[in-house]
Parts: sequence; C-alpha cells; structure tokens
Amino acid sequence: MPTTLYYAPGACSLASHIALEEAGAPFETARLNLMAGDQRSPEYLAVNERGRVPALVEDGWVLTENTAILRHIARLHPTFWPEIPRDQAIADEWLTWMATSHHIAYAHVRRPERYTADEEAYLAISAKGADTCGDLFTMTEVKLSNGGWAVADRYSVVDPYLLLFWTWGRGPALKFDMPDRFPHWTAHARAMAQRPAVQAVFAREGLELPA
Ligand SMILES: N[C@@H](CCC(=O)N[C@@H](CS)C(=O)NCC(=O)O)C(=O)O
Repeated sequence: MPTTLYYAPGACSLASHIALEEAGAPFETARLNLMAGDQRSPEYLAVNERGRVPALVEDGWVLTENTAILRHIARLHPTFWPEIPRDQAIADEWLTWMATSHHIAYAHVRRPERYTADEEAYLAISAKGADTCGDLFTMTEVKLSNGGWAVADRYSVVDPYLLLFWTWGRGPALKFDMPDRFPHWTAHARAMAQRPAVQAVFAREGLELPA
C-alpha cells in the first residue's frame, strides 16, 4: 500500500508535505477542502478522528500531528535532523515552540470560536491573537538573525515548519509585511524557495513562492 499525505492547501500540513517531498520516497497526496468541510466527512474521520490535517498513512498505519510527522520523516531520513544531541534538542525545542505557541496564537486569529462561546468576543480574541503572533514572530526573527538554517547550519525538518508560519504571516489573516518586519526570516523563506521540493509542493498546493 502506498504512503498518502492528507493535506489542505496552505494549511499547517504544508510543513509535512515539504518534508515528505524532500525525503524523496514515493508518496501520494489526498487534498482536502477545509472550507467545504471535507475534514468532517465520514471518510476522512475514519482516517483521522480529530478531523484535522495533516494525516500521514503508511500501509494502513496512521500518524497525525505535524511535529510527530516531521520527526518520523527525520528518523527515516536522518540527514534532515541535526547530528549531535544538543542540536537535536534545539530542533525539538523549535518544533515544540512553534506547535504550542505560533500555531495556537494563529488559531485565535482564524478560529476565535474555539476559545469562546460569546460571538461578541470574536474580534477581540482575533486581535489579541494577531498581537501575540507579532510578538512570537519578532522572537523568531531574533532567533534567525545569524542567517542560515534554523539549527546548526544544517537543513532539517524544522525549516519547512518555519516556512509554514512565514506564509501565514504574509497571508490575509495577519497581513504582516514579512520582508520589512522580519528580514532574516524572509531570507530563510527565500532560501527555502530555491529548493526543488519546496517549489514542487508550492505548485501542487497552488501557493505563491516567497519572492
Ligand atoms: N495539532 C495539529 C493541529 C492540526 C490542525 O489544526 N490543522 C488545521 C489546519 S492548519 C485543520 O485541519 N483545521 C480544520 C478544522 O479545524 O476544521 C498539528 O499541529 O498537526
């Protein structure tokens, strides 16, 4: 049975999608339209009962959660993970930080209904989420200020996860001027855009490459 990645264009599954493409092993993709509610279809809930992307299916075995998928790909393809223990710990730190901070702050912007039953509070929750994203993005910019890849001057599965949040920053929910506010992170995104795997995935998902 083939390996299949369930993804939605521009969603957080972008990071796992790029990492899989980088790995170079054959895989298939199944595209979901989140706006149309594909993630809540009985067919998809049979794959991922949480109704979220990404989901990776290998020979009937299912793995969800971006950070778990990224680490799984890195275990199978160790060139995409740092070599020494402290660098490996820093890579784990990046993945955990972005999953628990950047992603959650952004969810407050896009999905305030998850955090309150009071519709009148939606705008305030979104606005505070955008502020928090700005703070987190500034911290990310500082961490990237030495240039190069995220960890130890070596490309790793942390890098596509960083690119995902960069694309969310430029997107319609945040509308951050990424080159102006976050030049080092933008240099990282532009370096990512040179990679054939990133070009292939952006084309497949219908996304504009960082320019
Ligand atoms: N903790 C999960 C979160 C996955 C997640 O929230 N995915 C979003 C897209 S970025 C989704 O599928 N949303 C569909 C929905 O909320 O209905 C991960 O990091 O992989």
